[in-house]
Amino acid sequence: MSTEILVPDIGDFDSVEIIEILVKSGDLIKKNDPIVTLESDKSSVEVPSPFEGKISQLKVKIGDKVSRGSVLALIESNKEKFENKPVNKIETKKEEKVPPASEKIIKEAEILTKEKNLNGNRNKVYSRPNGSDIDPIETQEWLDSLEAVVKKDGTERGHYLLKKLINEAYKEGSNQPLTRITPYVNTIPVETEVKSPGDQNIERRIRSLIRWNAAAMVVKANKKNPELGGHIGTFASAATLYDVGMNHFWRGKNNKFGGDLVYFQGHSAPGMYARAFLEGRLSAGQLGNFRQEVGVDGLSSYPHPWLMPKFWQFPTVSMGLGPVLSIYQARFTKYLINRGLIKDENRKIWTFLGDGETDEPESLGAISLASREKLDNLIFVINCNLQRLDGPVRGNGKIIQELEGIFRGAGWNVIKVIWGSYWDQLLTKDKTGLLIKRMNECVDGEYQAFKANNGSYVREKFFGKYPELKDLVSSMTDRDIWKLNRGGHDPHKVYAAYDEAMKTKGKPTVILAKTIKGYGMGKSGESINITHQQKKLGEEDLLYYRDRFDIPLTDKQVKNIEFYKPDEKSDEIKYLKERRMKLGGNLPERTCFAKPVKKPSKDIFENMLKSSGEREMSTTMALVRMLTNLLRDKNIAPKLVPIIPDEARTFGMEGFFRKIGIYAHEGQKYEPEDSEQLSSYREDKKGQVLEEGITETGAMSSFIAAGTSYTNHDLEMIPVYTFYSMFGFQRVMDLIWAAGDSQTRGFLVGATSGRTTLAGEGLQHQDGHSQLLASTVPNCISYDPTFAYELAIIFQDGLRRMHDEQQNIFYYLTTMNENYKHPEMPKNCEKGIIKGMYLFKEFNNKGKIKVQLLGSGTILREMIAAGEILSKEYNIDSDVWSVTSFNELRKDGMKIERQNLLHPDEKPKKSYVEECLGKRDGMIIAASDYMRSFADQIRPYTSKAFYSFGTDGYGRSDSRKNLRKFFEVDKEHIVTYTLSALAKEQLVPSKYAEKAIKKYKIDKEKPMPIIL
Ligand SMILES: Cc1ncc(C[n+]2csc(CCOP(=O)(O)OP(=O)(O)O)c2C)c(N)n1
Ligand SMILES: [Mg+2]
Repeated sequence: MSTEILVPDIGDFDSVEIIEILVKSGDLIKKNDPIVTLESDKSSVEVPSPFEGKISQLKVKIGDKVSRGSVLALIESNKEKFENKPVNKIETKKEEKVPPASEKIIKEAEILTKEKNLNGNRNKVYSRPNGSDIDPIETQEWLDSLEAVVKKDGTERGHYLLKKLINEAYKEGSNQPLTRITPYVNTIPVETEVKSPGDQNIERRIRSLIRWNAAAMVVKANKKNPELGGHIGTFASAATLYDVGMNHFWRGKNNKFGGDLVYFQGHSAPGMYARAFLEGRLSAGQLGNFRQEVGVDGLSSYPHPWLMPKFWQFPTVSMGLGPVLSIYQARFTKYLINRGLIKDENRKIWTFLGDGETDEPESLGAISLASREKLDNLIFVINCNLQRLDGPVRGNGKIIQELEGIFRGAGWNVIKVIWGSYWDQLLTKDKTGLLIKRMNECVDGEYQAFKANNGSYVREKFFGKYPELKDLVSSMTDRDIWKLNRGGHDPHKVYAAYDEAMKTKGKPTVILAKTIKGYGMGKSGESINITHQQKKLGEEDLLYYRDRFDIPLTDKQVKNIEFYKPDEKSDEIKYLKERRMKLGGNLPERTCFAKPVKKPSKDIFENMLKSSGEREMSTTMALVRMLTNLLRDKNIAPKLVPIIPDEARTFGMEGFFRKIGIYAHEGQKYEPEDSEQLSSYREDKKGQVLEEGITETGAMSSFIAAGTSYTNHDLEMIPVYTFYSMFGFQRVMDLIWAAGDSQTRGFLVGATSGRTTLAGEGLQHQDGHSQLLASTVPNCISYDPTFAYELAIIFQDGLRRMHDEQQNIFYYLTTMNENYKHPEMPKNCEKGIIKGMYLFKEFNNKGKIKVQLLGSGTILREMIAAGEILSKEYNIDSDVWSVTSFNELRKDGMKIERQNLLHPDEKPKKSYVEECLGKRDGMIIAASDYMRSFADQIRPYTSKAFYSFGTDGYGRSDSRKNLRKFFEVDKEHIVTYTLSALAKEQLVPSKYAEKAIKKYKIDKEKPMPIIL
């Protein structure tokens, strides 16, 4: 039976053009195979077939305009007729009647509320506002009851009753929110702590050696050269937190398991090097060259994959980036699992950060995503040593309590590890509740001071406040009191917390571990405000440190700041290596076993190389079309990761929603409002688009996760992150820098770019400098193409370099929203497009005078128009060059210049700019929609007179024409300035320029836009 394939609801659009026909008569097609591509003036979408069958007749041709209901083709199909409804359409419920029983309850409640309000119950004061106890006996009765319930029926029951009570209090009119903060004690009760199976003596000895070597490496470097810097105090506080992970939890990558991913706190790097030294992965020579990376085999200051590509995986030292990157890494891991691209192996992502670091908005800004997406593969460990660089993190408060509230409020599992095992007994012995009271009331400034002093100080200032507490410790010596340890330094407590975090399902976990900054450093650093900067320990301090951790070095060896590594056959080394072997391999370690993505077939790009005829489109649309084509390539399609921060419709990408779906870990639980439409907002557990919402930081983090998937998941992916160009580099430059360090591969697309091209949006939207910012990132390759074919050639070359050749680079492409016609690709310009410029057009049939017009982005079109005016009206010839990348031209120029300077006796080589322009006559006039310095970059590489024009200054709203006039990059200004420049060289009379100024109504007195 022959059935018609109709155009479904295409949203707002009416009478849209068919730009591609993807089937022919006789083709056998499956349901959802694309039939045609439609293109409106801002987006293109494929129309899928609603049935399976054989196309018997096509009813349309390219260029036809269609609307909803137009017949596209006839199909021989036995299948049910397509109803334009989603398969899993949720039946809309008929309005239900309220059952009589419910109605009764509602009525009663209404009466009760009225009565309450009449009686004035709401104003009744139940307790003193300062929270003090108005009836301690009654309080005690409640507490006793609770204790009895817990004893008899357990904590769950106790908790249930409390919840009931709180709900009841709400009903009675209380509006006090339920607190999300628990008392200042460990979350895991002693009775349920899982014990570490490790040999504590050996582990302590190993830890001590790591501590020593980590500190020695910093001191040694600074003795050699005090400029080098480094940190001792941070790792000293975190050693146990890392050690327990390394010995018992973190699994390495091998051929059977993908490996856990650990984001190490940046400035604790010496500790990781020190362990790798004991493991035999780094040599004493390398440790001796800590922070010396020029010309020697040294070690990076911080985790930098770019500098130590076989060691570090994640750049974390710019604070806040580690946390946000790891959240999106955990999310991307689930994305790959849900899309069926990797196995679910229960891999975990561990993130270490400082308590001071949580002040960075990036650290906490994405935590709700982690709980919303149920990222139980994510574990944060916050090293709460109560100090940051200058002083305490929350001297007058308690950072652990503050963070507990924030994380629990965001839906995380929170595990506080505050007190070490030595406190357990005291807590059990204290029947008065005063110990917890005292723990709760002390602020971090006091806790810091306790550890900067000694046992007798703690007895006096902490326990001394209440006689009962003083009694509690009366049998303890000052030394015993000093031994009362913090949770983060107790391997048992840390083990128990990690164990619980590993078992937690359905939510991410944060471990808040209390530690001491500069632990073990004694007077030279322990818990004192200057600890963070401490990098030069004197002889006495070093001897103290050695004794404190029982390092078997002689005084002389200590004075020489020698590293210590026990014999390979020693228990320590054997234990350490065995643990890592059991856990599957080394950490950190950066490897890649990904198969390269196969090249897309050439014809995928072919239609982009042709003229668009009379049809106008923007380069943003051309990009979307190209991506749509790439989604038809079976090798590339599953690898593409389109990332959008809530702007798909602006860029005309909404066609992707239906076609490849929006990733949603729980699928779509609702019928979208626009389910009838072709571009319906379709969420799917297997969805491919990362629709991030309004977070460029999050989107950039996803870009990095996807672009480094080749090393972290051994799977090459191709992220294409499209954003408003102004909200890219300017907004998230630090993350882009981290992308470079991480060796991310992918495409950043600054869409709707240009200072005068995004006409109406004004000052904060109009970007005239992102290309310059891109030029500052060494492995970022950037282009500002004008025509669809340029974009296609650049994109294709990007895929080749990043995937065929495995180059660790990423791309920044600016695309525009200005619609115009695109010509066919001129012959033999591919190489030029990639190198940064090629000859687009010559106006050379007229006069003797010639100029070289260089244009980039949409301003190339102004240049072409200017060339035409110069030729027609003034008999001035010109060569018009399309400059696809001033940035790439500059790189080449620098390289050649340096080469020539280093080889003064050789024939100088020519820069590419010179190769292009050297033999051509005339001065250079260059312009773009960016600041003048963008084009100025190539000025040193030519000896010709050079004039550049650009959009320096703040953007503002107006039409494109008016803006280009304002910034003086329109064809009229180009013509005028060219005439004036030629007059200066006495090539034309100056009256030409004067006349042009009048003709084009150019206001000579108008100040430069840069000062407006
Ligand atoms: C974005 C950023 N700003 C500032 C710094 C400089 N800095 C390095 S460590 C540090 C203090 C860190 O304190 P905290 O996070 O508590 O870590 P701790 O060393 O105490 O473990 C600062 C300000 C940085 N690395 N990154
Ligand atoms: Mg700190």
